[in-house]
Amino acid sequence: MFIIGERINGMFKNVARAIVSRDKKSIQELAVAQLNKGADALDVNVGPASPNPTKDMVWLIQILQEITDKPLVIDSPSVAVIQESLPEVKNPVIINSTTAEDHKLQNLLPLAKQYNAKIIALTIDEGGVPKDAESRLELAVKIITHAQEAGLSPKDVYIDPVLLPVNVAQDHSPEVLKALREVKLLCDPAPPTVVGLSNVSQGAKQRSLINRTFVVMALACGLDSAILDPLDDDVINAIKTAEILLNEQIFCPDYLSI
Ligand code: THG
Repeated sequence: MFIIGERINGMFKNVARAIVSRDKKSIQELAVAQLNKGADALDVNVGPASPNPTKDMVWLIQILQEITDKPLVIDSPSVAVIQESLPEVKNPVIINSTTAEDHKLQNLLPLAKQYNAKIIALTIDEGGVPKDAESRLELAVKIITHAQEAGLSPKDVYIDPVLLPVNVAQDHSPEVLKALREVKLLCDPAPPTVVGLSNVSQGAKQRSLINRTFVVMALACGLDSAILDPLDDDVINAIKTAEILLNEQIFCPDYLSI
């Protein structure tokens, strides 16, 4: 599985403080820690409280590129922030995210093409988060169609079926699993899939247990990638074990230490 580290996010109070005070060392340490634990890419999100999200995003991109060549995942709800940050990115880049809303597709798909970026697409439209798998798939079809019209391959469009907290939206999690399975039948080549794993346990007590149980089920449904906390050893070990049991990695007795 392609692991995207979630920790460089202003949603975490210590990260928000480090951004405000331009504490380069703690951000870089958090990045290195995630990479050492197996992150293949780093999500970069200035958080909801940033007074100047473009400036903060550009600073984060610059200091992260001092310490890694791994892909950066530019996570912002704002088209302007993404557009103004992309020229700063030298590493491989993933835009996070477009939705199926017309104005987002119109603006972000051409940017992905221009900057040779991959793009994550949430199955959300003007009507919000769909209730069931079928509506998620309808939005995935809309996204893929528009992406192809913009000159992108479905291989470069990660479909995110929008994972919600189980404590408030329990009926959504089986629909997300169903959408993960069925999105693979939409086209050939199929689009890769991604979820924001820690969403599922927000507000719950057993966060790590809920996260790792969901990710194992999602892997069995063909999940390709997740934004998650690579510093949670239990989640990483559950992923490694699931990959062994799905015959996607070669078993050896010490597979957890590899
Ligand atoms: N899809 C896509 N991108 C995403 C998400 C998604 N980006 C953001 C988010 N969801 C994934 N990242 C996180 C990061 C942190 C948490 C959840 C998801 C989290 N934070 C603690 C909380 O809210 O309880 C913060 C606690 C603290 O303040 O220390 O759980 O779904 N494409």
